[in-house]
Amino acid sequence: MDYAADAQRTDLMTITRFVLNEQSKHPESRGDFTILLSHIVLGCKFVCSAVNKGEEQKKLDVLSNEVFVKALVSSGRTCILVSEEDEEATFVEPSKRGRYCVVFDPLDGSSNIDCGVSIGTIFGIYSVKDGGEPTLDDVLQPGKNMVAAGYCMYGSSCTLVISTGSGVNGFTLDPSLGEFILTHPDIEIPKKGKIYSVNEGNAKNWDGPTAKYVEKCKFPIDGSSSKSLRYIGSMVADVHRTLLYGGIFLYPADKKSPNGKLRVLYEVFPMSFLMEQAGGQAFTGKQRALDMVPKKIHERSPIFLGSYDDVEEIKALYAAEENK
Ligand code: FDP
Repeated sequence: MDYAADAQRTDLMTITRFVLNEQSKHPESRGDFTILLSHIVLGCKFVCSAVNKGEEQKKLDVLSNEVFVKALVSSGRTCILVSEEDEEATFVEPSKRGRYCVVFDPLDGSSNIDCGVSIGTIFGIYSVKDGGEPTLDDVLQPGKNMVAAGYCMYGSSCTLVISTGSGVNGFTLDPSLGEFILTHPDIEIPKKGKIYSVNEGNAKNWDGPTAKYVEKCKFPIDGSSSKSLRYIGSMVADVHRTLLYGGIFLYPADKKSPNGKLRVLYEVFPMSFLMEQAGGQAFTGKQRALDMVPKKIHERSPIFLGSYDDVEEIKALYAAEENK
C-alpha cells in the first residue's frame, strides 16, 4: 500500500482551510477575508450548479449577478461592489458594511453559454482606503493595489484559481463533498509558450506592433517553430489555458475599438494580477497593466498577458514603434 499517496488523498486541503492557514501567518488578521471568500465561494457553487442545469443565457446572467451581490452584501465584509452587470456601483448600507471592495464579472464569456463552452466568474478585491465614507475612488485604484484576485471556471470541472498576493493556487470543486479542494498548488506559468490566443477576425484593424507580433507567431524569423493558435472566445477559459500551458493571450486595440474590448476593473486587472503572481507579465501596449489608474468603473483597455518571454517580445515591438 502507498501510505504517502494515501495520506495526501485523505488530507484534504479545502479552500477555507488554505485561506485560514494563510491568515495564521498574519496575527493581526481578524478573519474578515476568510469570511468574504466563503461568500464568493458560495456564489461560485451556485453558478456552477445553474450552468450545469443548462439555464438559458439571459436568466443565467441576471441570476448569477443577483446571487453574487446578495452573497457579498450579506457577508458583512464589503462596502462597494462593481459588477459588469450593473451600470452603477453598489454602495452597501452602513449597517452591513465591511472594509473590502469587490469588482466582478459574475458570468464572463456569456455569449458561449448556449453552446456549452467553458465560462467563468472573475473577481478582484481591494481594501477600502482608510477613513471617511467610501467613495468611487476606493475602486478606481490601480490593479497593483488589489489584495486578491481570481476566477472560477465552469467547464468540464469547476475550477477556482486565486491569488492573495503570494503565488497562485487552483482548487477543483468535488461535487460529492461540495468543497473546493487544492488540486493545482503554486501555479507557475512557463517562461515561454507555444500558443498565441487572439480573435484574428479583427486583424484588418490592428495596429503595427500587434500585426507584426502575430505574423512572427506564424512565420518566426529566428528559426524557431511557429506557435499554435487557440482561441475559445471566453476569457476565463483562454486565460486558464495560458496560465497552465504558457503562451500569450491578446485582446488588442483596433481601429474600431481604440481601447480594446475587455474591462479594466473586472477582466484586465484580476487576470493581470494572477499572471504576475504566476511569474508572467501583463502589458497594455503602453504600460504594465496593473499600473493603470482607471477613471471609470466600466473602462476598457487593450491587454497582452501570459508567459514572461512572450510578453517581452510584444513590449519590444511597441517600444520600437514609439522610437520610430
Ligand atoms: P463575451 O463577449 O462572450 O461575454 O468580455 C467578454 C468576452 O466574452 C470575453 O470573455 C472574451 O474573451 C471576449 O469577450 C471575446 O470577444 P470576441 O468575441 O470579440 O473575440
